[in-house]
Amino acid sequence: MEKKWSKEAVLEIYNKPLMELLYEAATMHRENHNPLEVQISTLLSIKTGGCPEDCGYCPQAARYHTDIETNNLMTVSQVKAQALRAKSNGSSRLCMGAAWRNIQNNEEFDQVLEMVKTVNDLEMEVCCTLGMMTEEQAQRLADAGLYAYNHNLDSSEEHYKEIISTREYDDRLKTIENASNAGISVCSGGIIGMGESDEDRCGMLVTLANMDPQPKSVPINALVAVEGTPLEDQEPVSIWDMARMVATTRIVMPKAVVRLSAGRTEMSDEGQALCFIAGASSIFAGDKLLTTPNPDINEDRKLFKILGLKPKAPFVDGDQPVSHDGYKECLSTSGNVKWNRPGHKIERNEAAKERAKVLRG
Ligand code: SAM
Ligand code: DTB
Ligand code: SF4
Repeated sequence: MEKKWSKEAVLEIYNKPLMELLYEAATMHRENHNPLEVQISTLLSIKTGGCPEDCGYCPQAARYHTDIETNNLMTVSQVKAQALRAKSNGSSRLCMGAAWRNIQNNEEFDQVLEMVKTVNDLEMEVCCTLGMMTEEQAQRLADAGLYAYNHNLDSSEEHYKEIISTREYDDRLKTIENASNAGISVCSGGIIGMGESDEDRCGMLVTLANMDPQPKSVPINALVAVEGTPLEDQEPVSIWDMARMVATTRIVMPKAVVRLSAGRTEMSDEGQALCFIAGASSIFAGDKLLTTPNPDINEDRKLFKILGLKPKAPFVDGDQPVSHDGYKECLSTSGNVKWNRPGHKIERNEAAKERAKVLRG
């Protein structure tokens, strides 16, 4: 069992003089990772827009008037072409995102399972972020060769309520638990710049750091304030806050891959360098995140050269999953997807609440 963290202890780290915090984080980083290696990951939006949720930051929520183009689920061959392109650009991980509230047991899920198998066969780490999922669905993804599942806590439990009303924090924790129980590497982090306090930022880190095991991957996003979303007028987050957040994440989760995620287009090269010193060990590359812009790959190459960084190979932190043909045999219509009934109020039983408490620590 890893060390238990309290909010006070994490806040104390977060509030250290910046020079002290950076030194401690850089030291922790060197003790646990090769500081010259940074994983390059590529995001691919396999199903864009039209999401029924109300996440206040998200351009893909159907209810907000953003100008993103809504698309149907990509085909397996489209995904394969994009994965090969990402690999040839130095990416060792492909994260496929769908604007879904939750996975449904239907043909689209079967298609995603084929995508997972196809990308795993290319010897890339395959990550998916498809919304909430049941234990059975997690197992089917694992059997298809899924390496990691991304499901962000986004903020503290308290601040979460200000940002999203269509689901609860416990739902997020349950999906993370389902991924972990299926042997899938957990990727979970959050966003800063959504009007949260330092306590909220540290509260989220406490929940993540007290998970057993801790997440293997923690994305730290700076809000991309998209016109048409409720958070469109948020002030951009300062680079000093970003470096503080990355450094604190590195110290409380020493083994995790800390991902310098959304928001890099607003950061200078020097600002990003500061985040690498603070312990960031991955970026998303390619000119698009899911729907919003990201720095050009040539700019990233130049920055890596200046800083002496090199891309990290896949599967350094875990074995490549084996794709079992049996993943197809599970009945796609079985499983009890309790979130998907229209007008159905989510029921949480006591056992689930207890599990969530344990996860939160
Ligand atoms: N629908 C799935 C879900 O919510 O888990 C997967 C896709 S969702 C777009 C993945 C993550 O992207 C969110 O949890 C959030 O942390 C991040 N994200 C979405 N919009 C963002 C924005 N405008 N700025 C920063 N991060 C954002
Ligand atoms: C994560 O934490 N950040 C990525 C990935 N996980 C899926 C997504 C960022 C999305 C930013 C907004 C957009 O491009 O739509
Ligand atoms: Fe939907 Fe995910 Fe966007 Fe929320 S973050 S609106 S669940 S796509």
